[in-house]
Amino acid sequence: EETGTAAAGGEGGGDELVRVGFSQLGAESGWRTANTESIQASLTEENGIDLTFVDAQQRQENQIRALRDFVSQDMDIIAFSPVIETGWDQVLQEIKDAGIPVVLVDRTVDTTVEDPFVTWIGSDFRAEGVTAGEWVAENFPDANIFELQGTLGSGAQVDRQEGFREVVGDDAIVGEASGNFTRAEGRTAMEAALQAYPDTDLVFAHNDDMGLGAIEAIEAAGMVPGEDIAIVTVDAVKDGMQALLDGKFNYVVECNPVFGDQLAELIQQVHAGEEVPEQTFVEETAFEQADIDQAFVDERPY
Ligand code: GZL
Repeated sequence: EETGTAAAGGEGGGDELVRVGFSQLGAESGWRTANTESIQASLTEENGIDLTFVDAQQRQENQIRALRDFVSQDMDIIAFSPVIETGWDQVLQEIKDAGIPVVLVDRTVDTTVEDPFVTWIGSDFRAEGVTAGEWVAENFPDANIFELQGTLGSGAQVDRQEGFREVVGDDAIVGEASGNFTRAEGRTAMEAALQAYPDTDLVFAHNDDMGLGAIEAIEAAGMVPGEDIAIVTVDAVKDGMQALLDGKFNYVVECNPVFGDQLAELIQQVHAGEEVPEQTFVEETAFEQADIDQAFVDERPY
């Protein structure tokens, strides 16, 4: 747990820093690490923010505890990336009753609370799933697909799966299992899949880290990833882009974690009571092997 500190009131009675409590869901993937770095690099005193940052190790109860602590610390703004979509009604109502604005980051919530947050910034997960599905439909139209799902019930898993299957059709999916967005659990799930679904031609992994775990399982089984079994992933972190360049991934949809500066701006606008968009989608693209070279991979910011 890291906590931001700041001289109360700044130098010589200057502008007060905006006190922000941020509950990050974990440190499960390269994407999350880059996202945390971007947030901590932007939510700074120079940008007028006193950040209290708490990591939940991918456990919802830790996030709920952190959110309650932020209420008792009377934060000016509460921001968080919800590990799964549901289970937030009570704590969101407590935050609302305390009159503290919520800025939702990255993942999404499914709640009955009226107007639970002021604004959300993140990726269009459904569009990412559609983009992956369109490439598979174009390049592997008859593939037997194993879907390596992210954390079950997370907005990223639900929406990527929905977008992907809308394009490829449910019948193309021979099996599914969650690797919880981590490399280790992705490897374990893929090892089991190779036993249970030996006719698998292609893996759609909801993030690079699980795809990298799948590479390890496929190679351990004496097969060639990217050839015997194609792999399509989402994120485009450096390790994923290296796997694409090495021919072990076949297509990588980008999910951009570097939006700390946009988040800092939104927080200042919310604190100032300015109008802000309900949603801000971060810019992102997708990559095939032919699109990149080693210099491009080396220059990747995350
Ligand atoms: C997506 C983010 C996902 C990433 C994973 O915005 O929530 O969580 O795709 C991360 O790498 O674990």
